[in-house]
Amino acid sequence: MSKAPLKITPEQQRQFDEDGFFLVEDALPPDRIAALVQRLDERYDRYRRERTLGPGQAFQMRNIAADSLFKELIDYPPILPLVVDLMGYNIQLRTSHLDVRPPQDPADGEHELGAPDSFFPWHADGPDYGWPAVDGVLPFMEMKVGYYLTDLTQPSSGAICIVRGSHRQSPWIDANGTRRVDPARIVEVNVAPGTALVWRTALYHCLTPNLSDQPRKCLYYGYQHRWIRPSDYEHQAPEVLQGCSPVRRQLLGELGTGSTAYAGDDPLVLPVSRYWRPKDEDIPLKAWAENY
Ligand SMILES: O=C(O)CCC(=O)C(=O)O
Repeated sequence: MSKAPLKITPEQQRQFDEDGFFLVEDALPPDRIAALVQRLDERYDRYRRERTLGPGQAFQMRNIAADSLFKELIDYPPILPLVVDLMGYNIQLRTSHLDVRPPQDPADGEHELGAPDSFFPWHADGPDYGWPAVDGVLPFMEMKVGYYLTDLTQPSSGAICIVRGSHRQSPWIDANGTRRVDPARIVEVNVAPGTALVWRTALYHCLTPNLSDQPRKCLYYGYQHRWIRPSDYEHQAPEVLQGCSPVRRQLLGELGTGSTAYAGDDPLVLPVSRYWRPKDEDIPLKAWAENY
């Protein structure tokens, strides 16, 4: 976008471009953290019973944007301007998920971090068969905002690890004939509850084992361009869209007005996807950004 940034600082933009991430401390206040943890625990308890998860088993739930409380973070005012600065306004959610990682067996800590045989190997996010690469580098296809709800300030408490700059430079080095992730570029995201990680999902990432005595709980919201297909839904259920603002409808993958004329006004003769060629009313984030 040619317009001045809404909120992002030059330093945040530099970090995002060069390192692939930046942190926003105190993004969530304590009362909101408590409410989110309570809702997460309700979901976790329910599905732990219904899906008969073992006591130490990790739990992930996708499309949490369908939940009335988790939905509030898709256009969270302290963070949305940063997302629009980074990706523009023709965006939607690709995925949203909660992750619980209970304390783990110390044996999980004996594997090399992110090794192929570890509990959470190094990877970058992407669709099956990969993103198209240009000269070996992935174009900027999507980003995530991670919200950490529990204390991750200590090493090996289940925090995400990212490889600085690996969205544009290979994470791998040759260490005496063995391919390893460059240890000098690994950042363990040891943060206090309420911190947000704004990151490019092309970054290589893995998790440290949770050797603390507390389950680690967090939320992720992945944003992509509207002309890519989401991974969590084709269209959200009507009850999810009910009562949503135009901006939320857009971020939930719909047209801002609630119209279902996805293929334009003359779908028989001149079909034209309104994801490919949106009208202004399809993407209310445009007016929102212009009037910010
Ligand atoms: O932090 C986690 O538990 C999972 C992070 C991850 O792999 C992702 O969001 O793609």
